[in-house]
Amino acid sequence: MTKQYTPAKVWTMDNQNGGLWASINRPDSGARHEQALPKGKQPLQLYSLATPNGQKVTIMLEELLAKGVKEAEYDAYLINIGEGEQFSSGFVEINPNSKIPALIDTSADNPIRVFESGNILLYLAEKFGHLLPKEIAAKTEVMNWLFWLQGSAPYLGGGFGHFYAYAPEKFEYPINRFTMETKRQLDLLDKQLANNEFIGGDEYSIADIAIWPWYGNLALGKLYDAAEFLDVDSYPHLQRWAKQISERDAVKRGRIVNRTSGEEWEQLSERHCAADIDAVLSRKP
Ligand SMILES: N[C@@H](CCC(=O)N[C@@H](CS)C(=O)NCC(=O)O)C(=O)O
Repeated sequence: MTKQYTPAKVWTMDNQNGGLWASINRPDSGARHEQALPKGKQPLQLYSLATPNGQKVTIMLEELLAKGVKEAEYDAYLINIGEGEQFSSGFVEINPNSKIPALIDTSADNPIRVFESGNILLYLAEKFGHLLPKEIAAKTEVMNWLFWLQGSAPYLGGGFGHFYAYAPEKFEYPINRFTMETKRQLDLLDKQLANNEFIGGDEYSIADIAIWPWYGNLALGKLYDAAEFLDVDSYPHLQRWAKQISERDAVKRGRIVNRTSGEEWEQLSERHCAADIDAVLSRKP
């Protein structure tokens, strides 16, 4: 057991808690400094970072472009959340919640701001008529899983990932609790994928695009360095799906946008046209 903790009568912020995000996290919202966002020429302006939540949107945009939807062209600007860029006045105007990803659709008469990654996927799917079935039962099944992801990934990221990879010490209680939940989620996906090619059924959809960056990357050992600890190889159907999705061209393209870590051939801090991605991927040995 770690040393006994008795909560104070009224909580106050402890600047010294030492976690990776300690210098960024504060108990208030809103802009912390004045700074406008950069703007490019494409119809869609994305402000993001290649975390799993960020990858959802760039994969979606690359899937749309692969289908020939030219109106899905986008400028993707890097928001360095470790440096607090999500708290600029410009970013807060488009997402008052100060979290990436955030999008502006400048093709509308009045630009439309879109935040929350799940909502961005839905917005793009509806706007362009792709990757979301039209028939009510199939569409609802995809939405079931999209909402599932938005509600479940915080247990993986904010719960398991935070305590396993980022907290200043390894605390047994939260690691046990969130590992139990994460493995339950992996088992759930494995069972769903045992009988379905894709998460929502027979069709690749925004449910796969939402879930793969989290649970696909985790299954492939690319998240939190936790493959062995979680025994990810014991979920064969999830493994099959994770590999299948990772081989899609749009996934290979989208996952490197706004990425600033990893191999040289998978880092593209800003994207303004297809050639930007081609140039980086061509460096792959
Ligand atoms: N529910 C949000 C979550 C977004 C989110 O948590 N973004 C993280 C990076 S993955 C972030 O911007 N964190 C910065 C911060 O917390 O200050 C979504 O799906 O868009």
